[in-house]
Amino acid sequence: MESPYGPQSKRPLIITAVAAFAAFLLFWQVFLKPETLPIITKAVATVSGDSQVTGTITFTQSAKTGAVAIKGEIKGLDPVAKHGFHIHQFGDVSSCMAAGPHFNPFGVTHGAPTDPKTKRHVGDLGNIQSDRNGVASIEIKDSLISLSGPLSVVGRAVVIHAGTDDLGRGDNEESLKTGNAGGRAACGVIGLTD
Ligand SMILES: [Cu+2]
Ligand SMILES: [Zn+2]
Repeated sequence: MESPYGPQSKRPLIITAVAAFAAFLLFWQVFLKPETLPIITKAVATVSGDSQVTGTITFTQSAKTGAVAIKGEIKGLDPVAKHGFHIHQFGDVSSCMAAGPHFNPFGVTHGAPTDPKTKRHVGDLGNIQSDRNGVASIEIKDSLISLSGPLSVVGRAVVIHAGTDDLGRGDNEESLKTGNAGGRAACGVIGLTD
């Protein structure tokens, strides 16, 4: 004999529960779901200029930490030397001088990438080291620059200098502006990539 408490009698309850859950899902989707937009996480720059210096640099931002990994290879450099490596204000590379000064949204003095943001330009990425063939392998991680928001470097220019950046320790006025890094050997606009 079939019990009044058998599986069949539970059906209306299950239907109500499923309907309530579906209604909640619809409500969440329409009213509560946070808006998610794709976040920019990757950019690239190919550099060249009035010198033999050429190369490609990629920028990859970690979704977890926000740190940007900068990787690449630059060739044609003076061998076995340190070369200033910065993000400059503008993405105008009609000439490397057109890229303007170092990217400096906080209006502070020039420094080393390891200095606090009150003592370095956001664009101060220090030096890259060339080997005896004039090739520099870049592997930098920076926690200040970004690929989105007010500290975004996208649309700005990366500049490779002929000379060495003294990181603001040069004991003269220019050191606190440019690091006395000398001429601009190559530059390129930082643009979005996949
Ligand atoms: Cu520079
Ligand atoms: Zn600087």
